[in-house]
Order: sequence, then C-alpha cells, then structure tokens
Amino acid sequence: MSMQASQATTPPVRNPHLESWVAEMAKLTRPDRIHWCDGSEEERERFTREAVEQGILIPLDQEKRPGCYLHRSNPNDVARVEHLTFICTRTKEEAGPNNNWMEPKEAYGKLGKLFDGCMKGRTMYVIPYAMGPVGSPMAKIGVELTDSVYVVLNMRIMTRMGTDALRMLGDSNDFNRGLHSTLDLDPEKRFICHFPEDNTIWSTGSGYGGNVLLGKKCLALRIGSYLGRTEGWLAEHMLILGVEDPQGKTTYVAAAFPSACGKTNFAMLIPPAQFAGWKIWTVGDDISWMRVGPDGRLWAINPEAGYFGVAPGTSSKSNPNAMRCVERNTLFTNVAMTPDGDVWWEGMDGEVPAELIDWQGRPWKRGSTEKAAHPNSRFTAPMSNNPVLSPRANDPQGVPISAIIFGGRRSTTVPLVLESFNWTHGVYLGATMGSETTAAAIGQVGVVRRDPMAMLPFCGYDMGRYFQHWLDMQHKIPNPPKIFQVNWFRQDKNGKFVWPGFGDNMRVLKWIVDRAEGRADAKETALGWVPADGQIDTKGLDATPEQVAAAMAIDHDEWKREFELQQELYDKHAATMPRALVLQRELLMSRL
Ligand code: OXD
Ligand code: MN
Repeated sequence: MSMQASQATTPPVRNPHLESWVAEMAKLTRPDRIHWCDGSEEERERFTREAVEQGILIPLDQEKRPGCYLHRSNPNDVARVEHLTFICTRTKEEAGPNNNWMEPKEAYGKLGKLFDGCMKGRTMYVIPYAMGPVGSPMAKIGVELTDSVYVVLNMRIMTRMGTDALRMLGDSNDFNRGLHSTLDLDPEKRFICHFPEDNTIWSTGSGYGGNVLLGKKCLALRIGSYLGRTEGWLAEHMLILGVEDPQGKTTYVAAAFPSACGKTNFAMLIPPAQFAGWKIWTVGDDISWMRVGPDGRLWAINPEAGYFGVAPGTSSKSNPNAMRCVERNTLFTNVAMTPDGDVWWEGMDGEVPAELIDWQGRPWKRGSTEKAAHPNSRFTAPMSNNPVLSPRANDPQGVPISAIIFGGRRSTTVPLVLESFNWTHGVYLGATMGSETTAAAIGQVGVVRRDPMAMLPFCGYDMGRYFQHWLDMQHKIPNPPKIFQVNWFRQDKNGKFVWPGFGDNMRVLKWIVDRAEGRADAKETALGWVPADGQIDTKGLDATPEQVAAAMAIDHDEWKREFELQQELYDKHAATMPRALVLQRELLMSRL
C-alpha cells in the first residue's frame, strides 16, 4: 500500500473506517493511483478533459449544447442485466424467488478473483455520495470505488457527491461500500452482487448506468428496500411530483411505473391549455424514499440529484421540460450524433436528419432499417436544469404524500384509472401489477410480466415479505395516502393507443388529487372506485368519446382472465404471500 498511498490524494475529511476499507480494496485491486473525489467544478473540468483525451467522451457542439458530451458504450453493454444481478444473503429464502441468489462467501470469492489486480495501470476513484438532500435525516451515505471516469462524472450529476457527503458521514462507520470495475467489459465477467447484510455492493464487467452508478438501482432500491424493511420505511421505484392548484395549494403524489414507461415524462408534465392556474412540480423522476412524519403522514424524499432518462421518444411534444433539461451540462449515452455535433434520437422533433453517426459510431442514412440511437440510450442531466423543479426538491424533510399511483404498460384489461377501496386493496393493486417489458433491461420486449409495484428487478429481498412490509406500514401511518392504479397504454383492435397520454394525463391526475383532497366524486365498480360521470375533464382532448370510454372500460371477461394470470404470481410466492392478499383476490373474483 505504501506506494499507492504516496500517489493518493488525501481525503478532504478524515474517517478511519472509510480509509481502512479503501486501503483494503486498493490492496485487492492494486490501482496505480487513488483519487478522492471532492465534487468540485475544477475536478469535473479536469476529468472531462481527461475523458475527452481518452475518447471516453466526445464533445458535442459547445455553442448548441454547452457542457454536453456523448459517450458510446460497448455494444454488448447497453442495459441492466437482470440475469447477472444477485442478492447475496445468508439464506436463499431471504432473497426470495424474485431474485437470483448467491451465497455471500461464494460471491465474495468469485468477484474477489475478478477484482484481484484489476486496477493495475488504472486510477481508483473514491466517490463519496449522499442519497438524499444534504442534511436530511432520511439520507444515506455511500462510497463507490471505481476505475471508470464515466462513472465519476455521472455520479456527480446523479448524487450529491464529494466533500458534502463526507461531512455528512463524519466519523461514522454507517455507509454503503460499493466497489466497481469495468474489467475488460467481458460479459462473461459481468456480475452485479448485493450484500444487504453487509451494506455492500460489488459490480464487475459493465459500464452501463443501472449496473454501475451504484447509488441508483443498487443502493437506493435493492439495498434501500432491505434497509426500509428493517428500519420501518419504504424505498420505492416511484417518481414524486407536486400538483399546484389555482389557489396555490400543492398536493404531492408518488407514482410507480416500470422502467421506460414514462415516469420522467409524468414527473415533468405540462397541463393542457384549459387547466389554467394548475402547475406540476418535479421532486423526483425515479425513486422515492418514504417515512412516517411526526404528523402521521407519509413523507418522501428523492434520493437522487439528477435524471438518468430514456432519450428515444423524448420531444417537445412528449416532454418539453426534459428537452430543456438536456440543453446544457448533460452526458448522453448511446444516442446518435448529427454531422454538426448535436444529438438525435428516434422520436425527437423535426425532420429526420439525412445523415447521422449512429450510436455505435457508424455512418447512418435516413430510411435505414436500423435505429440511429439505441432504444435504451440515455441522458444524464442535473435536476437543477429542470424548469419545473420543485422548490421542495432539496428540502431535508421531504414532502407529504397524499396519493400513491401504480401504473403498468397494458394494451388491454386495465382501465385508465381506479381508486382502491382501502390500503390493503391498494397494496393488492400494486402487488399484482402487470406490465409489458421494455428495452430498459436485456431480454424480450413487449411480453406481459408481473412487476409488483414496478419493483420486480429492484426488490432486495423476498417479494412476499415485501408485500407484508407494505401491509404492516398501514399501522404505522395514521394518515395514509390514498392508493390508485392507472394505465395510459390501452390500445384498440388496430393497435392504436386510445388515450393520448403525455400532458393529457393531467386530466386523470387532477381527479386523483381532487379525490385525495376530498373534492371529487367517484362511483363504485367491482374492481374499485372510478371517476363519476363527467369527473374527467375532456374539454379540448384529442380523442373521441368512444376512445375515452374504451380507455375506461372494465370488461369482466378480460378481468376473469387477468385473475387467472395472477395465479402465477401467487404460486411463485406461495411460501410468503400474505394471507390478506390471497383474500383480496378471492373477494374481487367473487364480486365478478
Ligand atoms: C432506470 C430503470 O434506469 O428503471 O431508471 O431502468
Ligand atoms: Mn427506473
């Protein structure tokens, strides 16, 4: 270690637990240099320069997109790899049938061999980061050790990174220990291992965001959900937004949707013209940590500080605010580049350019059958770029949640909106959520899979026990939020969406908020409460009354099939499925 130590920058704040762990990991990985990140602007500029020199980042036109760069990942490394993601708990039962499991000793041994000497000739970057606003009692500290400068620059956008995080940690030993190496990007050596009992994450062989920005999916969701159960709070795959009404009152909502189902769009929604005086404020677009506050309500923070959003489909129609977010200081991954150094992706505004450089750096011509941007190409943008960033986004106390929404991507069956009869029924709606798969993870796209609470890839322990934790939370929340289910994705027989979506989702959101505030009417159906006639404002909506009716329809035959399809979930989790959820399903089936 003495040679490495002499080449290490010194930590800006001293912490013996942290320093001895860094020394131990350096002994294993043997980097040439150790750099302690302070998160400063000067550091960002230096690393950006170095990344450009090494071809890791390609500068875009700095007049059109100041501070923006493009990164092209290895074509074999473009999405999360659920089949290579492991929960390493002492027993397999603890990880549950929803996770791949590896015995901790075996995982440490296997990845330890891969890490052995892997940073020779490289720099080890020490990234201290906070998940949550600086000074928040709900925040958690992590430290990621990585040999990727791309990870450093992304983590600086996505988290509160550097000296602030070290100050929050002080001399405590309570921090997440993350170790990452890209190795040689060999898919055979790609593993994302979580050790919830040790608050540790080891990740090898990948450079893709969700696999390597360890604060996001690994800490904030997989380890976070585990900590949430043991500590009595909730870590969820949910956006958080505030709905301000014309009187200036803001109601906060948290909403779970699977990956690449429009969470970022919903979190930044612009209401249609006739909703004068209504405004949406973004608190977060992907993750929500929620605890019971002294007032008995559920309070939420967004642990992140930036957006790692899906680029394709983002346009001034689908999400004008996201287009503003990516105008400056943004890192793009696997999008296409125009000849004049700007970015492009499928679904962007305007004419398709005649020529582009595609996401793999190859020339591309209009009319090509191949996509110019990868379907899971991304932007990493600081949340401070967001024109509708909530003034409460950095509030250490978070915001009080009045409604929780669960939404899948379903071309049939699930109506536009349903309100649950009660908390247990709401947990059932979330638990049985189905969704058609997207490009955010490797695998077949477009097949319905059960994605409970949009947490299937992210729940760090047994899903049945996670459902029980949700049920138990009711007794801890004297003033619980109301729970809703939505579906923006229903199609007609010709495969056309019946609901226009995007900004028009405000029409549904307004009803949800009005219900939460006790000022809208509903009618009862066998499945839950739905808007009473005329309660969804359709003035100016670009859809026929028949289409709206089709979006809201409840077809009992489709639901009988849906209840049958849910059997798979109940079978898979038979060992720990809470009895209350078995009864909920039986009750609903009997009502049909
Ligand atoms: C994400 C995801 O990147 O869910 O947010 O895949
Ligand atoms: Mn996500």
